Amino acid sequence: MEKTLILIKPNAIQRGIMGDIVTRFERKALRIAGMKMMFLTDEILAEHYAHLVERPFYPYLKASMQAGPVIALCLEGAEAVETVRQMVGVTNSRKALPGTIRGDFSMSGEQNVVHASDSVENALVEINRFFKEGELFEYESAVTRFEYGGEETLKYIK
Ligand code: FUP
Repeated sequence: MEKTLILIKPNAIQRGIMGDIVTRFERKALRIAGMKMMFLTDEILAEHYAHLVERPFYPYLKASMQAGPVIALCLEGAEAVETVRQMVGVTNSRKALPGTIRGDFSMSGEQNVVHASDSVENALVEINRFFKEGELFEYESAVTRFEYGGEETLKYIK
């Protein structure tokens, strides 16, 4: 099934809302395939935000991402990348719709609580960046047949 990468940012951990964020994904019936706490080195951060390293705000972004540990989550589900991006909302949390994670939990464009992969292609690269072999888990969910219909099961799961 499709996988995507989430980072729960240091600001969310400091604010004590990581549980609320994980709960949203659990309630949505996304399966947690991997979860780990880590500090981001200069190298991994520059790689992750390669499209932004030359931007004037990068030093602020870097400082905010290294203010504490992050939690990396690998989530799995049918069309997980697009679904999770919709759940997260647009980059500037003030513009993010109510009901989205950024829209509900943040007032900031920088301290916007989570990162989520923006394409299936990038998700594969990002998952490999943050998870090593043996850190992702295949396990059967007892309730999958109540989470997806028969046709969806054939298309996305089997
Ligand atoms: P997103 O995919 O929504 O996380 O957005 P980007 O990859 O464009 O940006 C990554 C992070 O850079 C954002 F989460 C916050 C930070 N950022 C700023 O601080 N200012 C900006 O103008 C744009 C992005």
